[in-house]
Amino acid sequence: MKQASIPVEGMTCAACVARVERALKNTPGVTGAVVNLVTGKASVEYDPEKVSVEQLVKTIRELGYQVPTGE
Ligand code: 9UX
Repeated sequence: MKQASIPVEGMTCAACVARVERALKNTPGVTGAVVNLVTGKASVEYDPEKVSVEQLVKTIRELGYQVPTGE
């Protein structure tokens, strides 16, 4: 398993955090996800053979949050 720390912008309440965590955890290949509202970071544990960081970023963006380019 690999670990990624993905910066997420645009989360303003605890329900945002729950939305992002839920979407990440529901992504095949993701084995764990913790999102911190204060730091704006999503810590994701994933199987790199099943899912890529690019895919995780896409999932977060599709929810309506921003991930700075380059991540
Ligand atoms: Mo809270 Mo976030 O009311 O998308 S859920 S702002």
